[in-house]
Amino acid sequence: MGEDFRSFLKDMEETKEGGFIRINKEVDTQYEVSAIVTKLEQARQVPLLWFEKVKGHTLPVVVNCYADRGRVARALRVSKRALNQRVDQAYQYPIPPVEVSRAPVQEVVIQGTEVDLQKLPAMMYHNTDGGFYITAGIVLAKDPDTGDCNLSYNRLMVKGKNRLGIFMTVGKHLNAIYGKMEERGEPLEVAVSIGNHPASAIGALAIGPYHENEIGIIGGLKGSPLEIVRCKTVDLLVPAGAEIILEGEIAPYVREEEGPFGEFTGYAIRSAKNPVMRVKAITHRHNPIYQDICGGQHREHLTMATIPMEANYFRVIKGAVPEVEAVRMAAPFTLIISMRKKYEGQARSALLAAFSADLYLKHAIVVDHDIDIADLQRVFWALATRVQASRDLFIIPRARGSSLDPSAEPLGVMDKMGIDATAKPSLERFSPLNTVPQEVMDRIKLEDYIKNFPLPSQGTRD
Ligand SMILES: Cc1cc2nc3c(=O)[nH]c(=O)nc-3n(C[C@H](O)[C@H](O)[C@H](O)COP(=O)(O)O)c2cc1C
Ligand SMILES: [Mn+2]
Repeated sequence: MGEDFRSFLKDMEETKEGGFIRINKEVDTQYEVSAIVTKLEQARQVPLLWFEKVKGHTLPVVVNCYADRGRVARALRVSKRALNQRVDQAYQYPIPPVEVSRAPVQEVVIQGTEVDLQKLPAMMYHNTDGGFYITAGIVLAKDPDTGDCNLSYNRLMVKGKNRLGIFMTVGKHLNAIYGKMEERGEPLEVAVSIGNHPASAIGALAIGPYHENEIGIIGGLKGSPLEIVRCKTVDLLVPAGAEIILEGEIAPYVREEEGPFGEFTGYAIRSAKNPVMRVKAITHRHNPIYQDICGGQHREHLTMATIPMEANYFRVIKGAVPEVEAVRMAAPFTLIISMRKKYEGQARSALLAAFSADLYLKHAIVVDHDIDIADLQRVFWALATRVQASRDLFIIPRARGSSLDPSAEPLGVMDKMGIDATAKPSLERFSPLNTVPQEVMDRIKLEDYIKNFPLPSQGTRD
């Protein structure tokens, strides 16, 4: 077996990249895991957590696998700095999967009336959550016209022994595939892969045109083909090295209450009528490890989602404006772009390209290359000193966005805003910056002027 979830966990336990902690004290799936993740984040820690004892369950739970960029980078065998480039390469050079006939994930096969989702340690994270959720499942589904397989993460609400409520954003690919099957009046077969190597997670979240091949991007990230195996009860091929696979189908035209659910925006999404997956089989490895991604506004969701998003924005914007230098998701639905502007109007071209790259984008800001976009104070300084709103801001009214934005209309209709915060007409012809001559800066040594230098450190804010 090539690189899979277990070899990743072993590697992390050995290297402790970003932190790795085994917890023996029993935890409850209701609120306790999310309390521990939340408290650690308050202390600015995102270690991989392995809960050995989970109340009422036999499976151990791991969380925070993709919460740290260094951890994801190590799993992909690149440095943290080279991570974006690696993802970009995988988008450019996907490697097709290979089918295998025997797979660890099918060591145990449970079918029919034996299926019991309640044996999985699904979680309840917040006081507002309407039920127990499976969050670390990659949903695989086939386009009925092309036969291509699409991958995405979708929250799944446990609704009894063999039923799951599923949320599919309107405008994203899984929803489009389900729509095609509804038009035919037929159920959509799906499989859910739980316990995945970071290459699978980042590849599954690849964003791009409808035909973008997520499974090939996983291979590109790994540097070798992903091994896939045929499901037992549905016509789909799934990662052979996953921990657990749920096989089933989503009936057309059936809608039931799903939610509320505390989302990554930090808000609880109200319950709504959403489709339902009926689970026909569960296959798993011997002694499966259950993976969870803590629901709500936590590092793991933000880290794993922004890595492929930023790589996609970068490649799409670069196609339109080669002068783009860097991009960064600064907040939900918010992108900052830096560029080396050569010609007037280019910042707007970059913004237009960004809005075409992903429907989730709501606010985008372009700054000059002298601004470090990781430093939001500098970005705000550019907004304060290089922008005139009537000239530099545009609004695209009532476009499609994410329905998870609580200020949007229910199905995600929203205004989009682009801000050109570059100096006009150019940085060179803009007001000069006030700087002390470099020669003097080099010559002056503070210890020659101030006794007891360096001074004891002081707070940076007044
Ligand atoms: C942890 C996690 C959970 C997610 N849950 C959902 C979800 O419930 N529904 C949804 O539409 N997208 C969800 N997403 C986002 C999609 O997985 C993502 O936009 C994906 O690229 C969509 O792929 P597609 O366009 O191929 O369908 C989630 C992302 C992450 C990282
Ligand atoms: Mn897709």
